[in-house]
Amino acid sequence: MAVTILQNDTSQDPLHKEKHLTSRFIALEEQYGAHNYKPLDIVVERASGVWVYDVEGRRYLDFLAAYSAVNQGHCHPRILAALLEQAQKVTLTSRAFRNDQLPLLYEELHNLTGFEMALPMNSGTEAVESALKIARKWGYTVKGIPEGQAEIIVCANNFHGRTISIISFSTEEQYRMGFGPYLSGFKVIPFGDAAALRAAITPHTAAFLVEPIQGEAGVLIPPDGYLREAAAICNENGVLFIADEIQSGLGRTGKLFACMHEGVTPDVLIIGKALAGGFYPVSAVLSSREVLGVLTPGDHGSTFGGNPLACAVARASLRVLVEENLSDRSAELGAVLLDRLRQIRNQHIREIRGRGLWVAIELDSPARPVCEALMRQGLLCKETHDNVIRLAPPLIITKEELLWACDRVQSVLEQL
Ligand code: IF1
Repeated sequence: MAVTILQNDTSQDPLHKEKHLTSRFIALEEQYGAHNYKPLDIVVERASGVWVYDVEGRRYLDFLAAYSAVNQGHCHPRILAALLEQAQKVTLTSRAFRNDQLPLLYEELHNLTGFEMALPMNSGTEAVESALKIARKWGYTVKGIPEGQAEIIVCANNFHGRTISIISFSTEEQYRMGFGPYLSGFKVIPFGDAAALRAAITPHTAAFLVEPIQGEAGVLIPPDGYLREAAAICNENGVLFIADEIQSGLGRTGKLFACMHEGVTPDVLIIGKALAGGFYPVSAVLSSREVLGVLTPGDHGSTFGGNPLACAVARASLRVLVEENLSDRSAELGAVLLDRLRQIRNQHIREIRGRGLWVAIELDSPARPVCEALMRQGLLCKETHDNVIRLAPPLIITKEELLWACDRVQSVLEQL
């Protein structure tokens, strides 16, 4: 009988009337979707601020923030309002025509960061790809590297995306395996080792690409002074210092950009994720006129890059970051988080490290079961590699919420 009613009711998705919604959604996803992820078995239906709700109405605190894409919190009302307002006006012009949002985003990025110019893209990966192209062209046209010989230096255990050129210089076997042939022109050096950078530079080196803090590698913070020294070495040798701040930037580490902890201004800065508060993929390459000026019409582009909807959302996202002082919040609450976590005593904890509201708990045992146990306690976070739990809540989290979450982490870790 119930089945008949469901079949006749076309106004509602029948899935929402069944029991065990979670397993039904998971079964569909497994059947019809590519298996390129192994997500935790929570099916999210809605979210607001730091809270996420699953299809069965359970509530969780988000301790991942979509890998820093929702630094401003889920569905931030001011960003939502900007999205809705712009969506009713015009969403896409393509770059064949100009729009009235892109120039304002450019100006606001300049005012906020001091960089002379910006190139808008969509995903973080695309922005990294763009930066690599720009660095090569700068190498040939400004530095005078012989055509076809530009080299770019990168760090071991990097994560910059998953296109063929980017995985060509990944040191993670799984990211490369089965996807060759690879692109040449990259040199890998250890992360955090300025002497290795100096030794790797040749007259053909166009750029050094680095994450100021390595996220995927496990929130690895380089030795003090590394970024400053690396930037100085690049400067001495006419090599572009390119910082990938797609994850570390826009408040996550307690400053607007992680490079600022060492007073470093990179030659090229790549941003994404929180640039659009989780509403939309928006990324950008920021640099000087000398560097971004190498691009001439037709050299590079994207149908969606710089579209008015993206720009309106990005402008609102930046405004929220600044007006809600999210970098300072991250610094203050990050200290609380580290301090509280370091009070947890368990023999399986190898190290707890972090900067701002970006913390890793490194275990000597698998992290996945811990993340699953935390999920059952109402806390969402994700392991990286086998044994690191990565914590990165939205920066709007309150101290009370943060401490509530720490209590959950403590109770789960103490049962390990
Ligand atoms: C996934 C990791 C985090 C990034 C840096 C570029 C990109 C990323 C420094 C590409 C993306 C994401 C991708 C996401 C998981 C996540 C991740 F574990 F894979 F490395 F956050 F730590 N540079 N990082 O962190 O940006 O094209 O994705 O917008 O599922 O792959 P994108």
